[in-house]
Amino acid sequence: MKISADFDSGNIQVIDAGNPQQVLLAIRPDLNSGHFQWFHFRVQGLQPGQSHGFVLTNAGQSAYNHAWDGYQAVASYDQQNWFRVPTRFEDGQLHFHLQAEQEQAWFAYFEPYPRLRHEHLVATALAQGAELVACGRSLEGRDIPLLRIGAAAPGSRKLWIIAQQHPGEHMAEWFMEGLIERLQDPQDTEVVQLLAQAELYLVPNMNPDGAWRGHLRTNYAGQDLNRAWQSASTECSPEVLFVQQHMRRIGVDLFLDIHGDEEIPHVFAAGCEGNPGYTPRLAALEDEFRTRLIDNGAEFQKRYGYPRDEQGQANLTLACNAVGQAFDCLSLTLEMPFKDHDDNPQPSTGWNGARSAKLARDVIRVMAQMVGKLR
Ligand code: GEM
Ligand code: ZN
Repeated sequence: MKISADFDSGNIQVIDAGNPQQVLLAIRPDLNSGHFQWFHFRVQGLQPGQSHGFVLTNAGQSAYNHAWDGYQAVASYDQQNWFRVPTRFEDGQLHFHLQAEQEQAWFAYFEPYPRLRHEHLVATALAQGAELVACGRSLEGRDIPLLRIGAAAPGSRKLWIIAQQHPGEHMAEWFMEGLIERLQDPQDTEVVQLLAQAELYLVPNMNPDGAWRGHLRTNYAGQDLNRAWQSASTECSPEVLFVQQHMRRIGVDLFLDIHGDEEIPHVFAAGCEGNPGYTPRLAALEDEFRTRLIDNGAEFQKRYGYPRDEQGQANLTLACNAVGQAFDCLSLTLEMPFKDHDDNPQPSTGWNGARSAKLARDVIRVMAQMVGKLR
């Protein structure tokens, strides 16, 4: 049996592969940081018809070690169709097994969004009329395209959506793919209505180095980008610095920061209630955004989520809070689950790329409904 992870977003260490019914593995921490949770590896030499067992021996020390309860690993025979496999967390170790149907399979923490697919998404968007406003550079020199969809017109609203600051949260770029594809449908009346009043500034992947390296949380320097929004630097967080300079130049009337959450099995949004500049206007916009998503039938809910920040106690190093405070605008962190959206459980797949893309299409409808009241 051969186990490998030396590929895009790969992450595993082989401890002992001697017993195909109990292959001992460990997750590798992010470079220059102690965080780990994301895993992604390939297995060759499976025996079709046989059950093979895998053990992540260090799962109990992971960044969110309470998040393994109720979690199921994903597997695929073709890297296209991913399904959940029987998984249990026991004595600090994560056990999952596959009744093999083919000689090779891939396993991951969530359906990976491949870098090649990112490049195709960007190239297609540009070919279909998106503008490349600017191209940032990650610490390792990977492109970070800032796209604009919609004509830059005086008085139009500037809507910003960034994704995957946390590189292991691959659902974020699945969301961006769904968003960009819908925004570029010329027959879509809601999109036409939205783009008549707004232009969208999109960063499909904020952290290409971390994504490539199979990181959970940080960039090449070990920096959590979602804690860098008050101290971004060329040396540690050029990815954030790049976006901030263009936000200052262009302005922001709505901001969404797309993430995934390890623990909460629901789709939800965190707001800016703890910001010093939070107002009843912003509170009403946040609530309307959430309520409209639900009323429009999106896979979203507002019962579960992060604890609300106390007034004036927000952590302004987070993108959502920093941008909301700086631009006095509707600003939300949108969270999708690594597990499932338990309001509408899909046991065979759990939450996945397709549902992330569908949520983005629903978000476009809400933006079209609210674009005229953002200021
Ligand atoms: C989270 S955002 C945490 C927001 N918390 C509150 N109370 N608003 C992070 O960066 O830790 C986003 C994520 O990692 O998914
Ligand atoms: Zn995140």
